[in-house]
Amino acid sequence: MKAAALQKSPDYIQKSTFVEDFIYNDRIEVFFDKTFTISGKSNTVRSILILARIDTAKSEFKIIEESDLPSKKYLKKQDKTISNDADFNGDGKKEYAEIIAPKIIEEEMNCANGDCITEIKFSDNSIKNIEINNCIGGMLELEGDLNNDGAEEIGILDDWFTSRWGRYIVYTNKNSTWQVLTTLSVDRFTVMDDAKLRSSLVRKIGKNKVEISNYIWNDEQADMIIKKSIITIP
Ligand SMILES: [Ca+2]
Ligand SMILES: [Ca+2]
Repeated sequence: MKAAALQKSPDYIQKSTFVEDFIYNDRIEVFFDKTFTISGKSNTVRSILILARIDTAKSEFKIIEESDLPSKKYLKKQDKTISNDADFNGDGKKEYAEIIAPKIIEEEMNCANGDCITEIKFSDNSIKNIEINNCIGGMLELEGDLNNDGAEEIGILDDWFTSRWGRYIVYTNKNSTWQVLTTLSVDRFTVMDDAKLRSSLVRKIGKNKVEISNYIWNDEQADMIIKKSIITIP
């Protein structure tokens, strides 16, 4: 039976219960449980509502995605979890990086250890791991030496249970500590599928100057579009 047909049935009841929400600069993700009751039998599915900020000044939002979870689109690409060799700490020796993803419980959209923390681990054990919160794996990208300090920067396209909206985070190693150089908002599915696009998200254009590509919601096109900007990095 189709949902529409079910809804006409007199003993069909649907209830939504708020679970939690995450507020980002460009969007709000609201998680809720939908409980369907038909002839006394109940079934609950976790759902998501994504509201994109369409006007930063007026803080107007618009629903751009509504779906039952989990989305099957995530984790579709398992490559790029080990990087090619690069010198991430600037000691003149090359090492590689590897993604250590948390164990996930798919039905609950949660991680076995509670917090969903992904780590980037280096083959040179003297380099600290990078920890990324609210992340269940992803793809690594080498950025080269963006700020001319002799150490190469590393980026990760984060993976999550839901949503096209993802983060591309670039880290830099300063005095043996990892710092976020920039965090971009990206169309995760498009970027995951396109290596060329991934490598063009952050582009060195001069000494300590990089061009970054953020995805923003465009109301006219009813889609996400790329907005390029130039930032100065330390
Ligand atoms: Ca090294
Ligand atoms: Ca560097």
